[in-house]
Amino acid sequence: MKTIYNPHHNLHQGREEMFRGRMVPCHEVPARLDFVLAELQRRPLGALETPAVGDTELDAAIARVHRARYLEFLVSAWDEWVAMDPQNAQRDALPSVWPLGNPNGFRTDALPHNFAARLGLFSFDSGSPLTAGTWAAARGGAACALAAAQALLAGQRSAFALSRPPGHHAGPDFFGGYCFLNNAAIAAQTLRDGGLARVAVLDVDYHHGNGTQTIFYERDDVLTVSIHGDPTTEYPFFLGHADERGTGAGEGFNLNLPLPRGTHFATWRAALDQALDAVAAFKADALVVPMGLDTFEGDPISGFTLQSGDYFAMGAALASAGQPTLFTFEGGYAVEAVGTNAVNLLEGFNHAA
Ligand code: OKP
Ligand code: ZN
Repeated sequence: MKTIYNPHHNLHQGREEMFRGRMVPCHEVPARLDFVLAELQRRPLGALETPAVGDTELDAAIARVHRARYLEFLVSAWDEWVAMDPQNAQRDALPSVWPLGNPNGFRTDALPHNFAARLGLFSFDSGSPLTAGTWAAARGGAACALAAAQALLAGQRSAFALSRPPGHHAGPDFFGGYCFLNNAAIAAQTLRDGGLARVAVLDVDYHHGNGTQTIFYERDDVLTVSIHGDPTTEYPFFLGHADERGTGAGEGFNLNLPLPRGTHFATWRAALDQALDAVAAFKADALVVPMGLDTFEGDPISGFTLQSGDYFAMGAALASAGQPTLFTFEGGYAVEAVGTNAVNLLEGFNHAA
């Protein structure tokens, strides 16, 4: 399995995130990716590359998933932030005001001139600092997703897009949950545009993949499945319930498998069988796996109890789908274990594939 990693990932280094009324150090740190890279050097799975994609094809692939007004905002956000106050160069940008949804009466169609207002319009939490290098890092991640999708289209059995910041919480025109561009969605859409009729996304991160669900919610050509902490108690709280099945043409093409905090691997594994049954019934031509390792028992912000050894079995089960498979790198905040757990999963996949 080829790994395509983002050489620009550490341009995104948030300082602090808002948590329960105070600022705490960011959980989503550059060392996460460095640990995965180090483990891949110890236990190679295949070639380790940086993405070789053109600027024009990359911008086009990103624009297939994200709205123009959001991308325009992201491109210029840091410069606007610093233009408001030169001191801002030393601070990350965090939103503090949001329009909520339309049912509440606030408008989201009229674009405010005020930067802080746009920062809120295009985000859903105060835990995702936007920094000087956020756009460059996120764009580099999208390049990894694009290159990995191209590898599958060229006939590879699997590919790993190793990047941060993660992507699965980012929607058509919003960031949040440490995510800015939805790498898994960009990969899935690239596979569709490359001629595959049906693409399945099976999100194994601890947190519901709300961004990916929203992007494909009205479509029947991309099946979205997510196994995650029950949103009644777990982030992102406002999406991820079992009764969300898709809408319009997309009805029946979204499957959520929420599990309570404290869930052990045996129960998680049974949910994975349900997810794989849905992927098989859909007759997917390719599988995209937003790979979060925050289901690990030692994860500081999550609530399942998976052990490092369980990830071999997870990878083997994913291989049993028998599909060309693309992995993206999502959560996993037990930083010193994230490399071991990620490579265990991918090695388990490789051995069974
Ligand atoms: C990202 B991924 C809010 C902080 C809440 C956000 C968790 C994001 C997880 N101030 N924590 O799915 O691993
Ligand atoms: Zn997560």
